[in-house]
Amino acid sequence: MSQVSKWAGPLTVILLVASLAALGYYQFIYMPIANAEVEVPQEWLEPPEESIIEIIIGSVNQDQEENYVPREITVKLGINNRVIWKNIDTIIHTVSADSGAEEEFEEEAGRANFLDPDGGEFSFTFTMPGEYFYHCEPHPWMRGTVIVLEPEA
Ligand SMILES: [Cu+2]
Repeated sequence: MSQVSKWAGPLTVILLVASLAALGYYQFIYMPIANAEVEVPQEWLEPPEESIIEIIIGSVNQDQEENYVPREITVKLGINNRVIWKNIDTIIHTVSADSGAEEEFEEEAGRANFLDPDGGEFSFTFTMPGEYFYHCEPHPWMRGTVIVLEPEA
């Protein structure tokens, strides 16, 4: 018996078992988790109302108390969880997620999402309850919070 044929049998079995394990993982573990993640109610994705936060004129002034208005906002999933930031100031600002925010918000509200002066917008539809903290990258004293509640809360 040659070396090759001696190992061919066991190797085939190992390969087969490994393939089945991979398939089983994909079908029964990976796919259910992947599917569960996208199972967000339609009204959470397209809520009937919008929540507006304005970045007001003079926000660059560190002594001015107000910049993101309102500074803290509470929204409900399926009602008004689409938040729109409007920059009505005359200079550029950002809406930048503090580190540690929910991954998706942190990605979307990246450091480079500059809101143009005189009406630039950024919007994000929250789909997870929680507290979200953000700031303005060039003006770190500008800080805001979005609180996202379950619809029945
Ligand atoms: Cu700013």
